[in-house]
Amino acid sequence: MNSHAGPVSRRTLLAGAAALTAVSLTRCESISGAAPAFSTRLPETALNADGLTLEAAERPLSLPGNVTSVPAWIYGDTPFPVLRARAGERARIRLVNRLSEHTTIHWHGLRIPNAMDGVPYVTQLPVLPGEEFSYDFVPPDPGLFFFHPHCNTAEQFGRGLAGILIVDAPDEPVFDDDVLCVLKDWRVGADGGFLPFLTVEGAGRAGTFGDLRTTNLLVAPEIDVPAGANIRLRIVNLDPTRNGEIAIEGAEAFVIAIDGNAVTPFPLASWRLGPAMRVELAVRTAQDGARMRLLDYFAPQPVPLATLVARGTARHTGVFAPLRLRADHLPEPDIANATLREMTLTASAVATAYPDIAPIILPDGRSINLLDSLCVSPQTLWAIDGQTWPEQGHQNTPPPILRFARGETAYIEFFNGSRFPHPMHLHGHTFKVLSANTLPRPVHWADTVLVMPDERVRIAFVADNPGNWMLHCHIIEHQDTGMMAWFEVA
Ligand SMILES: [Cu+2]
Repeated sequence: MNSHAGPVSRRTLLAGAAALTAVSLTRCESISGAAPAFSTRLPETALNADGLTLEAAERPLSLPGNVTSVPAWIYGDTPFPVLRARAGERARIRLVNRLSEHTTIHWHGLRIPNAMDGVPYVTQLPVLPGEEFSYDFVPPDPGLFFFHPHCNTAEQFGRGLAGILIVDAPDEPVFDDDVLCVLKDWRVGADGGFLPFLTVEGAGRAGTFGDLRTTNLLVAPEIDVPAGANIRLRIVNLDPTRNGEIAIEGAEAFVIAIDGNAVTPFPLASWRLGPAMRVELAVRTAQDGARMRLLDYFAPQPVPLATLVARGTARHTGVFAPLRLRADHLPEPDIANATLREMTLTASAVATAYPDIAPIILPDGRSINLLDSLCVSPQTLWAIDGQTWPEQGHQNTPPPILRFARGETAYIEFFNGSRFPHPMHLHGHTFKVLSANTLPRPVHWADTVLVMPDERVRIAFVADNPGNWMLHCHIIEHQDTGMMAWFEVA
């Protein structure tokens, strides 16, 4: 793909990196001790043109119930740094790679230039061990975003390499409190070490689930919030596998934003939150001492994710009617003059439930029995329009699945012909979810949309950001086993 984008030279990519006067998130302290116990709120750092450094390194991490510690890969001292930037203002981040393998940072949901998108070999050279790379961009949209590597993603993301990016508008509405809940499962074994992040059985089905569910690195934490207050609750599904059905018990709540994009507030019954998806709520908290539970109903029994505990004198008593955060500002797709392109999501192989496993049918017609050959290259499990992303695909890139002229309306119908949901994510653009015929949801802007089994979901956007952009399932094992493609905006 470099032939489209022009050669990417390591020299030009590294130029300027040394000039950054960085505020380091890492304190370079001894890494022999395990990370400290966590507060119920993740620490925040301002992100601006002064720049800051994210040092990707292996550090011992004590997770809840984890008597030793796991060898986490994290940015800074503890997982999930929260960076806070301003829309329209320059932000600079210096990535220093202290890992034993190459990495990059992808800024999920940000409509930034292609060269800052963090896909190795596609938008930049990989950042090799000991090297660094400076990301330098102006976030155009306010919202709730996150960032993570785009290589060996199941393992790098699974070990904790991710962070949150909140971008405030100049006139960001003020709430009585602003609470972030980052949901992430961990794959921790009985011996205290990490379990495999990718399994053939999991990758061929809904994904390999973690066995330790955390919110802000804690198990169902109790988070103090002001009583009788209007608070903003930002929920990020940072898990690479798990879908949630998010609800609140004990308080009135409205959905105010989806993937960081404002919606006309509507009452929350529950909200399906696939991997990589975010939802923001306005919540009127209860009276002093009351407990409000954040629950996941996508389970045989509701799973408590966190409890908000109201403290102090009530701040509001009137009717709770949250206002819309902001007006729409994204370019409106021209559906009437666009061509609908269907995109099918299927198993390239019929990888059904282990152990009653069916033979895998490869695209060339050969069949493989997984039981006989668990060492089969898992790259062949999933496909978009019948095409699997090939092994070493970043270096041996297939042709684009779609091409758009700059400014053209992209109008796409995803059809899920498999038994499992796929949260589909497009890089570099925010799309409008127009319709879906299984899981009801309002028309809204998003960067990731859940496509349920047998479902048809239509999206559209103006392809106005030139470059080579990835399109993939955000169940990372599906992505890593073939459910990825790219589209070109030229
Ligand atoms: Cu998928």
